[in-house]
Amino acid sequence: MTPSITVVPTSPFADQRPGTSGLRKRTTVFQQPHYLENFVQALLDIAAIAPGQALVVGGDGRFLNREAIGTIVRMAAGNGITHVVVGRGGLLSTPAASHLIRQGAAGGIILSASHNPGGADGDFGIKYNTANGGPAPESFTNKVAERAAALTEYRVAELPAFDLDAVGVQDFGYLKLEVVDPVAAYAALMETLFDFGAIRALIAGGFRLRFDAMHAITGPYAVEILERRLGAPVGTVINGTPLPDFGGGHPDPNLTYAHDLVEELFGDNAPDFGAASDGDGDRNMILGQRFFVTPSDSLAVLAANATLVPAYRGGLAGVARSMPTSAAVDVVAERLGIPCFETPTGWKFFGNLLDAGRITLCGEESFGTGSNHVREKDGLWAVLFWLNVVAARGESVEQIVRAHWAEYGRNYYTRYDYEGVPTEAANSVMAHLRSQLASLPGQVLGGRVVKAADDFSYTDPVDGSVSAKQGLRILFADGTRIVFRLSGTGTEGTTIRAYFETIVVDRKHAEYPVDSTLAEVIKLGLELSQIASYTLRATPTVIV
Ligand code: VG1
Ligand code: CO
Repeated sequence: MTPSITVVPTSPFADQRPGTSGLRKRTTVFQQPHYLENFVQALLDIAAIAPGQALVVGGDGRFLNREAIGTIVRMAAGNGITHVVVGRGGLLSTPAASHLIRQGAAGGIILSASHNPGGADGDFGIKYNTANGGPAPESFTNKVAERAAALTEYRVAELPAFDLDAVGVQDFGYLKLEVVDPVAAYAALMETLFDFGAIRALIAGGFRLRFDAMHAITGPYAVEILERRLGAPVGTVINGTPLPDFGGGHPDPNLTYAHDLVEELFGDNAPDFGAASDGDGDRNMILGQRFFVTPSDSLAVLAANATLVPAYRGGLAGVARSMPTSAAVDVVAERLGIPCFETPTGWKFFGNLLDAGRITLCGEESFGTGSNHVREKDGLWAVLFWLNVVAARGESVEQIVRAHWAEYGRNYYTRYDYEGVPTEAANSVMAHLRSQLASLPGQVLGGRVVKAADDFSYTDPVDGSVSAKQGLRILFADGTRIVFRLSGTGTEGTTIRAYFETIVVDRKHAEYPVDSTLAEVIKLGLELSQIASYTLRATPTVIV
């Protein structure tokens, strides 16, 4: 049996080049006639999924999610794909999608603009993950962009009405549409990794936690795992219903945007533990009672305590962090005698290292942490990891982090974001900084010797592929670092990210305030870049 297929003429789009994590644009851009279809056709052409192989499709539930999934299902059938697996209601968190793909699919399409706001006047996004469950590498996305810029037609099948809300198989002969519970397989995976008994006992013993799903995808996952399987009281999960516009919020788990959670964890009668996740469920923020854990520290603490968790009891093969992430985990890796890889920003760069078994844990400063259990960063996984460590050590989050600093030293770290800068001004900042790089090594700036300064280039140790121009770095002999790079996830102008880090090794000074400890380094970075005069911005939009 074959479906009736319509071949629709389209004009190519030159702006369909995926960034750090898929193609992200304003929702209104995706609503242009043929825009979504053009990109999906390009993806399917490059993915070349054979009949009999499965394609996983799901998204974070934002505005346009359901319509886009309908279109993708029809286009999949129009392109000869015979098996599509969709999360019920079109919902799948990014890590859950990664897990489903790894169960034997050829790949998956994930609809999300992650931490970007959603809604009719927000952002939408789409990305492709390959059979390993991870974001497609640059070699793939470059081909997709070329294809999208050259397409003249796309193929859609006329399907009978189908139901995305009914779990089960709808068989059209030429297409098997399989709607699955979005939570079940993921929750089962988590039970195989962590000591649920110990976490359950911790909670039963009065340990109080709060999880803020920010009206995004993790609500149903957190309710099932934290409340139903681990026995946390009903109401532990707040903002737990996924909404198409995330309740008007900005689903980015940080101190600025997760305000409900922050207010509670820093207020009177604060719970012992707080966590939040982002739009598509791959980011995490961890809070203790009146205590914030930086994502870079979180990765280091998890690495140092990994053997307390059943899945990692045998130790770690290695770890990796993105270049702008603080070097806190490097110190742990050195102590453990395992390799530590430094990759460009974006989860796709961890894929080969994970597949090759060279790393077990990895993370980014942007609230992303993960392991070899899937090929995406994983918000709830990080929360469960922390709960497992807290249960095993019998200490509070704050005690665990302070003990870590005392043992390994502390990497003071902050990030300044300048959002929506005119692209020309942003390029000028980078050009100005780049022009000085060659002359910096050997100079003494602010009392520190510059050891090296470069535009970060990464050679993948597994396949040898090279990714150049991944951010400007000024590295000092004492471990201090200043990094400038342009964001690849924004949809309005250009976002400049400036990262500042310095290391303090002695026990007493590890308790200094972040602001004053980093003040000199920040001042130096701002002066060298001349960012204020090029962008006419006296202060950053967001400080993380
Ligand atoms: C940002 C972060 C990066 C992260 C990416 C996707 O990219 O810095 O670390 O991997 O977002 O995160 P950029 O290019 O804007 O700095 V999310 O949760 O899409 O999936
Ligand atoms: Co995300």
